[in-house]
Amino acid sequence: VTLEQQQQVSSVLNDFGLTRHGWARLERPFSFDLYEEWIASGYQGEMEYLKRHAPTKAQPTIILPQAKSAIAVAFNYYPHPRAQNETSQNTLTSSRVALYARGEDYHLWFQKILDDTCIELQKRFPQDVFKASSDSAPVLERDLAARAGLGWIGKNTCLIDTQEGSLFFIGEILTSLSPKQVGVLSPDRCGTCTRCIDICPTQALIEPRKLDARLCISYLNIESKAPPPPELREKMGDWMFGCDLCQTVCPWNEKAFGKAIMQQEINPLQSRAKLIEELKWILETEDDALQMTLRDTPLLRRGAYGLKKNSLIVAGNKGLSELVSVIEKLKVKIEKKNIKFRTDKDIWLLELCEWAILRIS
Ligand code: B12
Ligand code: SF4
Ligand code: SF4
Repeated sequence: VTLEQQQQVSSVLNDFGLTRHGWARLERPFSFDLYEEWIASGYQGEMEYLKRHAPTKAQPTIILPQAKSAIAVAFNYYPHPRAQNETSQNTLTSSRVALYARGEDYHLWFQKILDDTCIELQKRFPQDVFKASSDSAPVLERDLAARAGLGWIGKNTCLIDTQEGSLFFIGEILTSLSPKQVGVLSPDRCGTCTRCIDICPTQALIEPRKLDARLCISYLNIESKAPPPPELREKMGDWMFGCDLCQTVCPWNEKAFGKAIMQQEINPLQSRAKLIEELKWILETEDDALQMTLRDTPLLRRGAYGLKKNSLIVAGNKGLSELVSVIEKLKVKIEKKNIKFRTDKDIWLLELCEWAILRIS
């Protein structure tokens, strides 16, 4: 396409609020060797799909054979664009939840913005094809966005922008358009800083830009089904869903959002009474009802089970003795099930109930 046509695409994206975007050619990702090495080391843990997706990640045209390039998009999630009302029921307000998850699920609303943008682009370029995704297709998104010029990969492995920090989602539109101009890699601006590596409670950042996902709190309380080994459980502290520490400590987020605000996120003021009330609600509510209330939030990645699992870990780590009777009730409820019908999740929850009670006492 001509530069003028590229401008036209840009203005469509801007109209949809996608002002931070850049182009990259659909070639083998810059860091694909690193990715393969990472998988070979087993750092992905239970996320087997990362291994399965490797061939497509190496050659993204498998997703869309006509595609020649990708338009990578960065979209801030802080402050959250679809925040849940503090008083609304369908969210968690007292537990510690990662910033990206404090609102409606981006897999729904961000994907919709990207899809609507594609519909408009299709009207302007009827001979071409456009396909959008964010987190949902086998694309190495950080690499792609870095090549599109949207930031550099920090030592915490996140993509960072000098003005906007790193608290943003990445999305991409694969297209058959072949751009005249593509992004350029940004220089590394981490310098001698090691704050993210130092703050990580589980030492998951084993080297700059290398994360052992099996140790990352965000993996342990979002992705992984099985409960973490007890020595890791204790290090997860009060994180109910995800973890932001290696980002809220980053000077580039302090610059973008204010130092005091980021520090508040590192050490939030929490009401013990409200936390207890919320964990009690999670542990006592039937799975279906819990799932109904929290639908359309990202908190249900592992369903009601995931939230119960995380609540037991938080209750144990915070020493919430007021919850012992609630935990005991949950234990009895699971034990009442005929042993033949007990699922892995039942067995895991039983073990966690025992662990939590012991840790509290
Ligand atoms: C699996 C996954 C996870 C795993 C593993 C994360 C990890 N660091 O590996 C877990 C569950 C732990 C996780 C956690 C989080 N995730 Co996540 N995750 C993904 C997912 C689905 C795949 C990432 C992956 O393949 N990891 C394997 C490693 C090896 O690859 P990588 O992280 O992409 O790293 C590459 C680059 O670092 C690159 N690289 C290294 N040096 C250099 C140098 C240059 C010059 C270049 C070009 C590249 C490069 O090499 C690596 C291998 O290719 C992506 C979506 C996607 N499809 O890409 C989202 C994604 C990376 N996650 C995202 C988010 C928001 C998070 C959390 C902040 C959520 C939270 N608050 O709890 C945390 C952050 C933790 C952290 N420090 O990374 C965003 C990141 C946005 C950003 N600004 O970077 C993504 C892109 C989702 C999205 N569409 O927005 N995540
Ligand atoms: S998200 Fe939390 S646990 Fe994971 S690497 Fe960052 S600080 Fe460590
Ligand atoms: S905390 Fe420091 S080392 Fe880590 S990503 Fe930010 S600037 Fe880089």
